[in-house]
Amino acid sequence: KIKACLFDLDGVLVDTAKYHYLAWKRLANDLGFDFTEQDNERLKGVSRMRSLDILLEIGGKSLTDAEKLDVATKKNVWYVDFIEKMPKDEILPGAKEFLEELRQAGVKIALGSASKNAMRILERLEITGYFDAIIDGTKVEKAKPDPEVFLKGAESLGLSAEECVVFEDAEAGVEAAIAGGMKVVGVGDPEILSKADMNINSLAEMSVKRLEYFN
Ligand code: G16
Ligand code: MG
Repeated sequence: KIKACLFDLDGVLVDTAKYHYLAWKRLANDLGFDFTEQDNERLKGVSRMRSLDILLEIGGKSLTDAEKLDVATKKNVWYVDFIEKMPKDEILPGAKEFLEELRQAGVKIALGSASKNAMRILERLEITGYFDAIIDGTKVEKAKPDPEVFLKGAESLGLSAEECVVFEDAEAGVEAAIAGGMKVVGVGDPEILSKADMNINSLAEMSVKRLEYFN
């Protein structure tokens, strides 16, 4: 029986991908090359340092480890700047309503995000209070598709994997949920997320009733 929903952040609850994109693009331009929205697709759900490696590969640049740390920090300062100014109505359609419905129904809620800025974003959207557990990039060692982030979420809630449903927009995230032995709802392109147990376009299509599908 499903007792908890575990949510990815970027792409599921909020569209921060565009801000990551603008910050990475600024960095690429600083380094002397262009970075397109299509290139940015490769960075979704991927950790900050791995994202930088992909960006440098696209630009054909190589940096020392110290330089990498330096530019990743710069990118994050720009990104945080966008986040601080993000209007709170940028929460994705249906997200707040579904969180509210889950809480009313007594279904536990956890966050499973790769982002080190997750707390800041939840605060900005004023939804921190919905979460019974928050596992983010500051609490995990292994990136998705490793299931660590979701297993830690289930553990924090005192539940087993079979009692959890994961909501993910990235292929690596869907794989992480499956590797953790959890059911998974793919939010977004059903072709990219074909391994998910259920596919939806946005959380506006989701309800506590629909969770019964997994029981
Ligand atoms: C998010 C984004 C990724 C980003 C990663 C790390 O993950 O999808 O593009 O690179 O977090 O973010 P930060 O630089 O803020 O630590 P998720 O898991 O919420 O989709
Ligand atoms: Mg995501």
